[in-house]
Amino acid sequence: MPTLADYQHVATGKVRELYRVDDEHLLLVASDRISAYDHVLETPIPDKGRVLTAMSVFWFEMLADLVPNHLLSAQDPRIPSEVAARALLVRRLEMLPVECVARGFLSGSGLLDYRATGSVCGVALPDGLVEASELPEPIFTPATKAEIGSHDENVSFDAVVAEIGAKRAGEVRERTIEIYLRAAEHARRRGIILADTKFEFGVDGTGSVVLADEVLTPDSSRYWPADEYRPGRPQPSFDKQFVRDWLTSPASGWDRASGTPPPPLPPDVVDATRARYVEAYQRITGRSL
Ligand code: Q0Z
Repeated sequence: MPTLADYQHVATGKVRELYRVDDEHLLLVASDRISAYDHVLETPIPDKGRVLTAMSVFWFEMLADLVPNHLLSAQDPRIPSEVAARALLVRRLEMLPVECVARGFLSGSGLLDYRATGSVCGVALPDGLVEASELPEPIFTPATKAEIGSHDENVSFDAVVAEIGAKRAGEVRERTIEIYLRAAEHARRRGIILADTKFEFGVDGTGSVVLADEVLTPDSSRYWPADEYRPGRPQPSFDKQFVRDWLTSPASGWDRASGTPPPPLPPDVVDATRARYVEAYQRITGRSL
């Protein structure tokens, strides 16, 4: 049986690691770490890595007829036991250098750009939209990948064309919107709003565009509880709201603007947050962990 030390470490994400298995295969490992307010917290959320990995698997399977994906297996002898259930064995692809974001609702950088320009990534939007407004139709708002610690930069569709060519750009835009529409409808029927989500695509040896990375997890998406949806104010996050509320409460003693790292989370916040990840998984997949 292999151990993680047998594989070359090739990349670090905020809360994930990527290893080379061989020339054609990578191992995508999700940790139990959680980020909030642009910090990775020192306190892990037990089972978060398992939940997000299982969620990606669910979505890859449900989307397989729409778009080919990089997933080979979540249960394979090449997956070391130390990361079992929180690692995916995937096909190595030539990644396209663009973050493919679909937005059905206005929030985050989309809201900031709309307030400044009336558009997001060159897509003109109607007047009068507010925080969390549902958009008339989902829009493709690509971004360029930033270094760890910086934020991705929203770019126009023309910038994507310049980067990867008109045919590929049109293809990833179409895929991104199609996948969003299917996933958002599925989530909505289960009481969850998929406000926006980010995909990464790669190209395989035959030239096909392939859905890669993690998909439709709470770390790559904004999930909002539908029963609490009230446009005009920031929406509670399905997964991270207990963490945010505690970190910004007097109880934490933390000043977000200080630049100091956040304090460790108390056990009740950890437990409540773990329960939210498990609930999101069960609501979305209908499966138990
Ligand atoms: C994904 C990333 C992570 C850090 C490269 N199938 C693939 N083929 C080639 N490259 C990638 C993939 Cl998924 C690839 N990333 C993002 C993931 C840690 C960075 F777990 N970078």
